[in-house]
Amino acid sequence: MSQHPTLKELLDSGATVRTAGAHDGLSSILAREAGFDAIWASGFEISAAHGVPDANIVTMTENVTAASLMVECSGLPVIADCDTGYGNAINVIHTVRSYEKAGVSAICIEDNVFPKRCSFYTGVRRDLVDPEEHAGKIRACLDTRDSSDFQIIARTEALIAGWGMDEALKRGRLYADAGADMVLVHSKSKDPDEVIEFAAQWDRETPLVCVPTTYATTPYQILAEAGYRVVIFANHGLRASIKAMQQVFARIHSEGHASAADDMIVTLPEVYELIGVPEMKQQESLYMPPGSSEK
Ligand code: SPV
Ligand code: MG
Repeated sequence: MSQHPTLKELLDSGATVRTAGAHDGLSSILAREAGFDAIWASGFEISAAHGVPDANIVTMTENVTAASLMVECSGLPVIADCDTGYGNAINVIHTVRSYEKAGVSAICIEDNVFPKRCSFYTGVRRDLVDPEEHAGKIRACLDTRDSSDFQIIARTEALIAGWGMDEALKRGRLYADAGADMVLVHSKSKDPDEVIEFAAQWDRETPLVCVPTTYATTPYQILAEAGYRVVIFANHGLRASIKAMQQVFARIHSEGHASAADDMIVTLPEVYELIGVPEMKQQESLYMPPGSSEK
């Protein structure tokens, strides 16, 4: 696992870090197998996998557990979506300790009020915390972390809340000046104009992060050229799995036998391969008494 570069090494290489959203160990393995550089432990995905809205219903402990599975299973740097940091600056101190201990490479804290609502839910009144308060939370993160390898990403929801480019830039600059290692600017625009304009006006050294969910036709290269150093494809694995399971369950239900879905599913040995059953068999022969593994 140690052959994978760390998040800092990736950033230092000058490349733009291609990051895929995941919600558990297996989805993080699949993102790694597809060639992604890093994993986004997505609040949206983890919430959906728990069957609840992305609205701070899943607890921090559950989210840390999910993120640490991704660390263990993928071996890639994991950037954990920590929503608002689970409260104020005092709560954030505990958040940093928990995530750093879990081996996560970065956490992202957004300037929504607690409890947050997913950036894309419609008909939701959007308040943001005072930017000075958010900057204080970022400073609390920096003062708490053990190592500067554990990166702090400050995220502004100013564009999502409809508060405009000037407010987004003001907040981004304040968070960068507070010492954030990266600034994530989120947008729900259908085209990339907003994030491209934000990057064009960005006058700090602090690297930028974006999440092209609504401006989904924009290639990663365009965002990299605009100046984004981390691009997060936030929820596609989860959405793919929903569609696949809907289709397979419907096929088996309507046909009445499991083989009707054979062309839609992987084989059992393919599952074994992904989750390390061959390694387990080697370990059995190395460490277990003769005769305890199957003949
Ligand atoms: C997430 O994946 O939970 C995110 C990104 O925060 S988004 O859902 O686009 O807000
Ligand atoms: Mg989120």
